Amino acid sequence: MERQSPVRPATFDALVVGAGVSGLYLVYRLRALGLSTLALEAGSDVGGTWYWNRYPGARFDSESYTYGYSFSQALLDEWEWSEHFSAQPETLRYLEHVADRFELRRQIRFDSRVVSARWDEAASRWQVATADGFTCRARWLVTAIGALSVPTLPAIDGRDDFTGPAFHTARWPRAGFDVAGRRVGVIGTGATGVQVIQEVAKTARHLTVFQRSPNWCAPLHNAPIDTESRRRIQATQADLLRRCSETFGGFLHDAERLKTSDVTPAEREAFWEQRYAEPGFGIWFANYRDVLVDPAANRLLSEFIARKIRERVKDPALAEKLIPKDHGFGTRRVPLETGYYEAFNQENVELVDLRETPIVRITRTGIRTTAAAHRLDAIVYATGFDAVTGAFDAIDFRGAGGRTLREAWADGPVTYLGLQTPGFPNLFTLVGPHNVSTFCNMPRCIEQNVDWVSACIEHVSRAGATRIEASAEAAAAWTRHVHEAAERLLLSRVDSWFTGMNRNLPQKKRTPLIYAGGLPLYRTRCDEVAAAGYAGFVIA
Ligand code: NA7
Repeated sequence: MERQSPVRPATFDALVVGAGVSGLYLVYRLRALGLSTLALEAGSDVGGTWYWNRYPGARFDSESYTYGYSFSQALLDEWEWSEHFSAQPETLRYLEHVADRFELRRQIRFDSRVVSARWDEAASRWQVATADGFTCRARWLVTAIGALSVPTLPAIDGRDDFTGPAFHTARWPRAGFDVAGRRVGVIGTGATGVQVIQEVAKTARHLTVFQRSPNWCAPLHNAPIDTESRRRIQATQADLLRRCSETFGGFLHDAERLKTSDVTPAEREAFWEQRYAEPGFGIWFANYRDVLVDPAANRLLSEFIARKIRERVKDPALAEKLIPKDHGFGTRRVPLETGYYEAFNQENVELVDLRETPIVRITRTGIRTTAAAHRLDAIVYATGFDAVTGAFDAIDFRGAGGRTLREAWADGPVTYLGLQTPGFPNLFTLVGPHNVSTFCNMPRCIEQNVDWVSACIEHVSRAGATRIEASAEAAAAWTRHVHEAAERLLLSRVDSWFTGMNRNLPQKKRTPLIYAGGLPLYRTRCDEVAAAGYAGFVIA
């Protein structure tokens, strides 16, 4: 694939940080507005999440045909997904195709990790620097840095002592790494851990799963897209995307109107059996409308899923270890799986329950717990991310008066619509904290974000203005709304990246990082703000 390095003046109308799903579309949109635009991308090619996460088993939990961009009918018509839930290599090929088709690469500077961004009040511009010393300026600065782009390694003694290959799932070697015939240890059992475990179990000589907290997993039910399905999907593509735009999470699946108490136990059981047998997130998002808000309803659903786990895992004691006891179904991200529980029935797979026997240290040859020394050829860290705010913390943002973004968010993020922060004029944060994209079938929400930000920039430019900044009052009101929306859901009481918790980062405080009000409400709110001349913003 040909790569072109941009040769340009160092002053642009707009700078975009990141060339993943959101950065690519934003470059396309800003170019259409006639703005000179440069994207700065830390990776050596496009793709963001799908560029970095190359671990075996990485794939969509969204139906493939609801994940692609909708902005180009030609793109929709020409791209054919091979599976209902496509794997990472195919998704990366898709994003590379988008970059080629719309000639986006010439506006992207690769291997460019942004380290600082300073607002120059006199010039009404941002000054941005990358780790390799490149500097540039622009009126508009838009971050497209992803919600889960800063991997975190566990704070375990001896991590550097291990002499074999060891990597975080988000830093899986580009050249690949074959686990076949090796003794592999995986730490972490979140959505990533589940995907990698069920895949590695197929070929590893021995797989040791180090589990601190089990999660509630449900079947993905992936399948190849056959000719008949392909025809049907193509014929109904517009309807499918319209449906996604109307649902809470931007998925095909939306909550039932009934509550668990509106039906009999037998009806409930039949309904849950049906949902468990269907592909995708239906069991999480197309369930009775009280299961994610009412503890009693949630307990019933959790008991149903626990029964399924007991049916699938042969050893009853092992099954109990795999059933979460400290949180209910759907209150953390639900990992979707394909044979995850059955993997634990295999001879070559062993579960180490770290609640019973914690890790003491990592050694030259493996991992030692309080009970045993596990000899390993490779260690895989599926230990999650410094979610949502981590990628912002990694850049030294200085807004008006030299205030840092870290200071502004010291007690938790304060934003307006999850898109701007008072004191940081002309800086827009796609997929930032308190933005709907953080709790969504991401491209569906990303397209909304990008369209809205592009229209806003166009509006301000047309008005002959050079500066737009969220007011402190508007941001305070939005932040209150974000907290109230989260508090309605049981997930606000549980530790997870949704609530800002990462036990490897003790400095993190519990605070909602996501916006859990849903896509339709968010879009309406954004549209109202725009229609009122960008109410809540000060344009100068
Ligand atoms: P998650 O969901 O944050 O999961 C990280 C996992 O790693 C989780 O099981 C953690 O256990 C475990 N972990 C982290 N540190 C340790 C240590 N020190 N010891 C043992 N286990 C540890 O990240 P994922 O990558 O799986 O998923 C992130 C998102 O990517 C997901 O929501 C999807 O949207 C895609 P814990 O629960 O903290 O006990």
